[in-house]
Amino acid sequence: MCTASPPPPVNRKMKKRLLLFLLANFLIRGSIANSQVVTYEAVAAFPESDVFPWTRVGTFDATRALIDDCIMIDVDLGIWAPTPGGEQDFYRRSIPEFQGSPFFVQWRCRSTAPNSEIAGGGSFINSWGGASAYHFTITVDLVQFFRDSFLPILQFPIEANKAHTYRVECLTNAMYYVFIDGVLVDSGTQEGLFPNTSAKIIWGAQMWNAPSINTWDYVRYGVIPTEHSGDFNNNGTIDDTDLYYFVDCLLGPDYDAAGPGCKWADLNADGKADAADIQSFANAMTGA
Ligand SMILES: [Ca+2]
Ligand SMILES: [Ca+2]
Ligand SMILES: [Ca+2]
Repeated sequence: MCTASPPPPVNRKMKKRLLLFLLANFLIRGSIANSQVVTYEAVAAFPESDVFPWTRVGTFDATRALIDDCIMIDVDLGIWAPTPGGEQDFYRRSIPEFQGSPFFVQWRCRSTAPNSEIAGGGSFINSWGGASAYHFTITVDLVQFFRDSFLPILQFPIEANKAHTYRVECLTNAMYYVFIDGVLVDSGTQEGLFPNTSAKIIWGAQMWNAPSINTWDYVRYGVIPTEHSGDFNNNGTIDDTDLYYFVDCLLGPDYDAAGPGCKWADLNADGKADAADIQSFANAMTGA
């Protein structure tokens, strides 16, 4: 578990014990790449060397490290002067294959950037293509969401010094939804259906006027998994790949359990993914 996340409280110990049964019997892997869901989990490789490599862009002088299943990106002034500006480290991918699908992108990260960096520093993630844009700037205690120059810029306070989970859903009925820690913070009508043929995702960190350390636990995107299916990557089977994400829903922060990103893991459809779903998931995995 990434240290960017809060430590699990005592009441998760039982879940953890039950899950150890599953974990002991199946290979756990990090990132996945198939036609339905793609993830970068920061387990064993930098994004440009992952199983489905991202294109690295930026100034290539930021200090990076993989620590406890997270990628830490330390941006400062580097060789650049004067500010605003400095080190940049971004990862980019085109996603035309998701055109016409109910789509999600979800990430968990934290930044030490002071909120004055909301002007252009801290952590960034940006999904765009054609008329649609979803741009997030993340600082230590403030998040900015920008969607279009004709729409107001939204800002949301966040609890400082902890990782938060962010999620955007773009549905085929043209609605979009934005969640922070499982709570809906904005929704509306897409300007153009997203993803489209020119859709991209870019994420990473940069310095604007102040240095920061930006810690990313994961970036996941793709077709929204079917609710209560146990099948995170929508490939029709429930196996060790789904298990990795199932564990994350059950052991992750509490908001995950009842949040939109874990509806697929709620096998008994009682509104939350928890220990009561483990037996059904185990049965599905083992074909029992
Ligand atoms: Ca991770
Ligand atoms: Ca699956
Ligand atoms: Ca449940």
